[in-house]
Amino acid sequence: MMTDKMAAAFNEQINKEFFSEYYYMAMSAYCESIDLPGFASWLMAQAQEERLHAQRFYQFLLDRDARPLFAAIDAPPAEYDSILDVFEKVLEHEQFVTKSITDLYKLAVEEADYPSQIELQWYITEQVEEEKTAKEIIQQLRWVGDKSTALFMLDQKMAERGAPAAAPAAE
Ligand code: OFO
Repeated sequence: MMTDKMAAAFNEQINKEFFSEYYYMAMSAYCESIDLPGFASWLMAQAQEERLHAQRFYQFLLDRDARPLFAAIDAPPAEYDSILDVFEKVLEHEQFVTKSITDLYKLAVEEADYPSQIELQWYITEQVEEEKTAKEIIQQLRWVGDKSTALFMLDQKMAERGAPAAAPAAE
């Protein structure tokens, strides 16, 4: 059993993970609109991964006899300035999520909630990877600049990312 304060903080995080799913789907739709299907597919896979993050928190709450609660999900922006703008926003958003997860971890330490600390370590590791990947893509887009052939090739490379295989679950 976790404290009500901890459960409320986890429920806020579930909402943020669902917002992330929405946000990346909106970015994916924008990429389709500017004829970058590879980037669109990469962002759709990212959106699916965010849903798995939400589901993992959902299951963790149930496993700890806490109740998942659902709040309204904010609408994400529909318009972006360019593909570089999209990935700068991906990085900014992941940095926001990292801060949110580390705040949750701080709370778990204050509450001496050891199972939550262990669970959150998976997310902290995941955030390192997500920020690193976003930075790498931004760098590649800066190298590409306005060269359309290079952008075409990068778009094809982005399409190689498959959908997440299965829900990452606490073992
Ligand atoms: Fe993109 O990260 Fe979820 O947690």
